[in-house]
Amino acid sequence: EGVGPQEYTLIKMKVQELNGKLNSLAPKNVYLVAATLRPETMYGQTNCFIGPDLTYIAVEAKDGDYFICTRRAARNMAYQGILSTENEVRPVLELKGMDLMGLKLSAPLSGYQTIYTLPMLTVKEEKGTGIVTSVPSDSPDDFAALNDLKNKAPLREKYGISPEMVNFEPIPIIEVPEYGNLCAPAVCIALGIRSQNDKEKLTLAKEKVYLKSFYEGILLVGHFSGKRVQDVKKSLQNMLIKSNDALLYQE
Ligand code: A2H
Repeated sequence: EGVGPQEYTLIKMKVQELNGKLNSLAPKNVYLVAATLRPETMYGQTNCFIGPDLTYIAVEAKDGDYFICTRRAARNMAYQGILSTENEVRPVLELKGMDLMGLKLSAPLSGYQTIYTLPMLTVKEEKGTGIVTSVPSDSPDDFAALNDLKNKAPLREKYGISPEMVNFEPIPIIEVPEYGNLCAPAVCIALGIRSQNDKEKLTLAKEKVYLKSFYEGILLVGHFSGKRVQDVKKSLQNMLIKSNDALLYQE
């Protein structure tokens, strides 16, 4: 990454039903908070990725709700005035990624009413919140990781994921010249990417679509349908913040 802080949009994904260890957080509202660089793609969310071996904590947000993220992200949030405690982290619960698998979530703007938390082995502890919202229509990483879970029953079983939790198709949300309205699947198929382990090809896929989608992409859905991504990205981020579905976060 370059110099200076990176600004992310934190997307609040509400846990619809608390279970297991999360029961102790009732009756509060509990959100997984996902860090994204592409708030304009939230219409296409199909699931949320968690690192199964990472450690997460629940902390109290300023308004009394609980947020779940890595300890590292919580510390940054405390310094940025996002939590109820200033400059200090007071975890109300500690969890492993494994404890968060198969949860039902409400994801703002998503075409799906309910989406599920699923495992992704490449989620990094040192980036964002350790929670990644998944948009397989526009992110080659997300498309490859979701496909692995669709294609590999042993992988699902290892993490307690049922077939219906991965039975979500990419949603066409952005038209990109030369790639069409599902640019990540198109580029993954063109490059012969078979799984999330095809690291080099995935890097190439990301280089191919990322800038092109930003500079030439046209939104196909929602309030800004028909507009260029680069012209409405900021407005869309503001809309999500105003509706209390998102926050700004830096690191
Ligand atoms: B992006 P940068 Cl549609 N580990 O959001 C791995 N990946 C992470 C992460 C973590 N701890 N935290 C965030 N990310 C992902 C949407 C998206 C993203 C699309 C297309 C490209 C894209 C939906 N997933 O990112 O290293 C998140 O995925 C391509 C760069 O800080 C976040 O934005 O540049 C992006 O990586 C942040 O990566």
